[in-house]
Amino acid sequence: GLNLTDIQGDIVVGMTKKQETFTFFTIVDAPTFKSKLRSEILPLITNARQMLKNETQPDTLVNIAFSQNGLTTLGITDNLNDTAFKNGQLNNSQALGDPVGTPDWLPEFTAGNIHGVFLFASDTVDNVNATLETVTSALGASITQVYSLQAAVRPGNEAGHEHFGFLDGISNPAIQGFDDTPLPGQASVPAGEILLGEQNDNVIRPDWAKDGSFLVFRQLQQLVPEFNKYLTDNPIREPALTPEQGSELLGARMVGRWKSGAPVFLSPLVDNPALGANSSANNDFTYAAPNNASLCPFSAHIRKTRPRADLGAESKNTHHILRGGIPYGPEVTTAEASSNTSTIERGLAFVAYQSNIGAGFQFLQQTWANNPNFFVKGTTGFDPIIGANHGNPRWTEGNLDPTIPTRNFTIITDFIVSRGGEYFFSPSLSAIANKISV
Ligand code: N7H
Repeated sequence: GLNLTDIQGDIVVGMTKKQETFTFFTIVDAPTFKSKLRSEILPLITNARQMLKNETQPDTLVNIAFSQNGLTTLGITDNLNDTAFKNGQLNNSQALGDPVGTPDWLPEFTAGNIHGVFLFASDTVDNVNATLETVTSALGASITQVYSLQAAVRPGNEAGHEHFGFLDGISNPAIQGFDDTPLPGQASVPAGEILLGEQNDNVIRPDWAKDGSFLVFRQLQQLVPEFNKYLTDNPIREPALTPEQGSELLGARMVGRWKSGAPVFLSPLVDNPALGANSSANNDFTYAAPNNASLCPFSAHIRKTRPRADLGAESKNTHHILRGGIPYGPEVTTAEASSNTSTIERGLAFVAYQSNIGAGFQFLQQTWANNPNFFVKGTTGFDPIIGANHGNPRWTEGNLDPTIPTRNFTIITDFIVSRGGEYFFSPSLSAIANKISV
């Protein structure tokens, strides 16, 4: 099994708390930072073993991760051998499909001075803020805070749903050696797909990098009223459905799941909330038969980002990520809903872990979601949720509408706007103790 006391908890367990804040910082005094990191911060870092059970969790869960600039600032010259990490996310923005010149990126993410990020999670904002205060006063003048993003599970019945309204966090791979009883349909992946230095991580790494993971952070704004307007304007005209149901169906086919989480492959015409809520059934499908777009579009977000049997056996897919994102920003106001226009920012604080950014997040975004020819040339198009074309129109080719297989959709405005982010390395606790803080 994995050494769970040495692995940061968010990687393999996930911070399943109502409140989570991401605090990005610059290291201005490396020697002081190192000594405080070792004496005061390291004891606060929550490992995976602690995070597994409520009883062993502290009031506020704390994790830390470093950018390449941060490691360099700390005098760490070993090469982690990940090109995307080394170059940073801003250098990757064009390849990811963000608009030229990154006009929508927050200045905090373009300034080039983010050295690390703290993740704080708890049941209350007060706990999160108290721990943030403990950490920043311990580190004193050795860091400056660049930016904090406060995120939270949505209220009431929307808990667990992202801002477009869809249940999230259903399908994450099970890591071999940690979770050897995957749910039906869940991918089971060698630990080295997520953790460095474990089985199937075939890249040469420094010894101390073992059991760390690359954390991809993206602040992805979601234009919710605009998304809803698009659905209202373009319903699927299935005879058995009302126009409202036809709009719901279009949204479900764009994602590949209904708002309840029920997969369209298993429930193609209307939502099935009982199926959505059933964790032993809601992921139990492969797209295997028939291998076409009638039940689930080839362009559907979850089919683009995990093609299941489209690629043959799941073990042939070496492009898995572990997602740990959480929504940020307020609920849509009535004024925004009635004007079909976002005036307040909301979205997803996207978090993905993998041992290889090029094979994980970057591959899913660039080679699959943004590639109109994946999975079937001429009948797929962009992922209508996350597919990015530098702000230019994105099309899907004859597979979103099951009643008119030739109907093409061209989406003029992005419903997801990248506000930027960074690539980080989330080290093991022993790496913090024996390498990063010395
Ligand atoms: Fe995605 N959404 O609400 O539409 N995602 N995603 N994602 N996503 C998933 O299966 C969403 C993003 C993946 O195993 C669900 O747990 C939104 C990026 C992968 O079958 C929903 C945003 C990337 C899966 C959403 C966003 C991915 C997945 C279904 C941004 C990678 C699992 C719930 C704001 C580059 C696929 C679930 C599988 C599922 C949504 C971003 C990847 C509802 C709103 C950037 C691998």
